[in-house]
Amino acid sequence: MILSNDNLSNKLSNIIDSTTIFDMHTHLFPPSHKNFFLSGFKNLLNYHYLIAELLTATNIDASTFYSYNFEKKASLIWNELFEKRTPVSEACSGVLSILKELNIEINNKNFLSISDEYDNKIQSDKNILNYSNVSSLVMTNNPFDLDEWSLFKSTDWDKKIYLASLRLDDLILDYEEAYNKAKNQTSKQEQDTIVAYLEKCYQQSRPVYAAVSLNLANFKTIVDGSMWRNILAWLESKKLPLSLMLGVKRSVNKDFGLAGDGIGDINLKELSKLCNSFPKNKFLVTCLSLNDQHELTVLSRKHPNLRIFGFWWFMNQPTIIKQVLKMRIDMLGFSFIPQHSDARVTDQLIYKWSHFKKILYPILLEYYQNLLYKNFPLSEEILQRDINKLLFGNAKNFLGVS
Ligand code: RAT
Ligand code: ZN
Repeated sequence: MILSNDNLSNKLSNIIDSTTIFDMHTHLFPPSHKNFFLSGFKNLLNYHYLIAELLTATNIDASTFYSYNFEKKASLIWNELFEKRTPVSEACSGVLSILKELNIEINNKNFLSISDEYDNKIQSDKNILNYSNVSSLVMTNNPFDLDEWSLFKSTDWDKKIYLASLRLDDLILDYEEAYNKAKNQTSKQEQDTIVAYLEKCYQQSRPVYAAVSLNLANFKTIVDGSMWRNILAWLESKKLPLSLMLGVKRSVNKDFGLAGDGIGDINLKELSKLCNSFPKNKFLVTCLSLNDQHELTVLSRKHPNLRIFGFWWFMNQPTIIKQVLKMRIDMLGFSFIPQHSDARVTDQLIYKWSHFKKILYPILLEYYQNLLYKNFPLSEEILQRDINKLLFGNAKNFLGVS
């Protein structure tokens, strides 16, 4: 059925709401991986985005904060950011969105009663996946963290929902240690220890991509180093993309711990060289700085082996998303992966995706209205085809996931 201006907005909103999501980058684990699975109100508040906000908006000193137990940290964040201040930042607003979605009123309630009510409502990861309409997601799995990697020794979790990825930052951050771990896990006869270990990890976990976060200082090792050339050859043989998360500077404030990372430099001319030098490798790319977004979009129009994904971390702000999402559509049509959640606490899937859809809807509506104005025959099928691509198809196609 051909759509008109009268029914377009309703149809679009229904399709966006009902289409299931494939979330291609998270830090989530299945509930059975007990020490790593995070859920619940207190975990939501102990999020490093909120910790950084607390430590910079108040006079609370980082070491004092980190000396508190988990519950005290959460209640302090609630008190300082939600009671003493107005919670307008994106990270704060996310917590309120989840509370609203769960019909939890906060007026006249203290931290503990909100927390109890919350934890009674969220019973399992399935609950959260239902609320957020996420059907499957990619974890971040570090093959050099053997405790975390033990996930792949157990079978009591759903591999169709939780897909694996190989996070290779340790090869950049502490090569010696990563090498020694790989050596201990592989047989002495192997020619190339790292690749042999990655192959072993591949067999155990069946990852859908490998990933590494980089900045200007260490990007060169990827292009010039022989180890990375071997890794790229191995990835090509496995048809696995390499996900490049570009422009991070770790520990700009060491005292803040995980909350202390910031933005570093990156030179996207080097990325273009990489795409040319390894034309048979596929690269998923996301950039942390707003400054790089236009050039990255142009590169994605020039290199078929490069696919942009998501609004990473400091880019995940409504004002920035609105602007950059439109720029991407103007230049790339719908041939990019518009979002990933980066969720660390399972419950965050609810707000990360509802916030994104709230931005996506009016932007798409404007493009479609324009098409109708120009007499382009829009149908429900076309809308569904497009939303499928944006919410799962583009990512699954690039990764070769069915
Ligand atoms: O967004 C985040 O939670 C960051 O801390 C990082 O984990 C980032 O997404 C990454 O994957 O390095
Ligand atoms: Zn991440």
